[in-house]
Amino acid sequence: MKSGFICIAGMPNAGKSTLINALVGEKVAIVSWRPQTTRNKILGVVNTEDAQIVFIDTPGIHQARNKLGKYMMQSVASGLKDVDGVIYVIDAAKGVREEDDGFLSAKAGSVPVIVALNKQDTVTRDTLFAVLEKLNAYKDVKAVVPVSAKKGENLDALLAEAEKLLPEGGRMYPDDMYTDRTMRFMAAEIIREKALYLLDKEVPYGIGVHINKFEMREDKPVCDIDADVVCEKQSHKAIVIGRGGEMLKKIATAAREDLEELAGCKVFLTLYVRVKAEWRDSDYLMRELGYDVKDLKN
Ligand SMILES: Nc1nc2c(ncn2[C@@H]2O[C@H](COP(=O)(O)OP(=O)(O)OP(=O)(O)O)[C@@H](O)[C@H]2O)c(=O)[nH]1
Ligand SMILES: [Mg+2]
Repeated sequence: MKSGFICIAGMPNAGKSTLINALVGEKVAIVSWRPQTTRNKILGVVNTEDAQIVFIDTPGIHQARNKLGKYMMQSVASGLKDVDGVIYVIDAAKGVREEDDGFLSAKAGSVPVIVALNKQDTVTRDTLFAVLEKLNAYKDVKAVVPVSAKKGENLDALLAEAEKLLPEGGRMYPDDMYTDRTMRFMAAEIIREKALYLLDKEVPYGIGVHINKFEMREDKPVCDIDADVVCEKQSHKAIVIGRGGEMLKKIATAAREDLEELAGCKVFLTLYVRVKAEWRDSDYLMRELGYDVKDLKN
């Protein structure tokens, strides 16, 4: 029996969260076409016949421009600490960028690194081979596996390479536990995911979600969820609510569908929009929104 931790890292939008969801077979992390979707590190546990692999999804590596960005980069650093290996995700259509080169050159010597060359479904064979050839130059990289996280292509090969990096050991998490995150966390993330899809320009990046209430009714299979959708400016609040409340209704309707799957029953969802100026630069307000700034410093 083998078991251990594998961190999934890479640039924003490379497909890390799509990959962890595909590997685990459950939605542990939200996904969107916008960069910087993931803000926390999130565990996803995969049990095979002879191994337990604990994957750690992390935010995309970028230059932080505010405290939230800093927190995100601390999450990456903390996710990379003491792991048995790293799956570094590269978007095949983007190729090996300067930041990828920086990571691979600096890290591949000190921790075993496998590259997942993702989104193979979006490029021609020639493009794929050209990127593979480039990656060949990194002698410390243990393996390069072309995959499509979205289509579920070649994930077995990636899993097999990850398993090779694990030490002998028993299961660390019970079989039925596939993430370390709570239902409340996931509920907040689902609402944020819909906001990311439906809102435009800079508004979605300043959205945070706080769950005020997540309660199963005792008398029937119904879950009541109340949440604050937090934004940074009054002008953003008007956009999040929309004309006649239409935008907020759209976000709620989209979220409710996923929330019902999460809760396993009917969901009554109430959303409130609140303005918290500059929350992405306030330790206090970030903590209120569930970003555990203090925890990461240890
Ligand atoms: N065509 C295609 N699209 C993909 C694939 N994997 C991910 N995507 C898309 O790429 C976008 C980004 O996916 P995410 O999984 O959110 O990327 P991420 O690396 O977690 O991004 P951050 O959390 O922002 O760092 C989404 O629109 C996904 O649907 C793939 O294999 N093929
Ligand atoms: Mg992500």
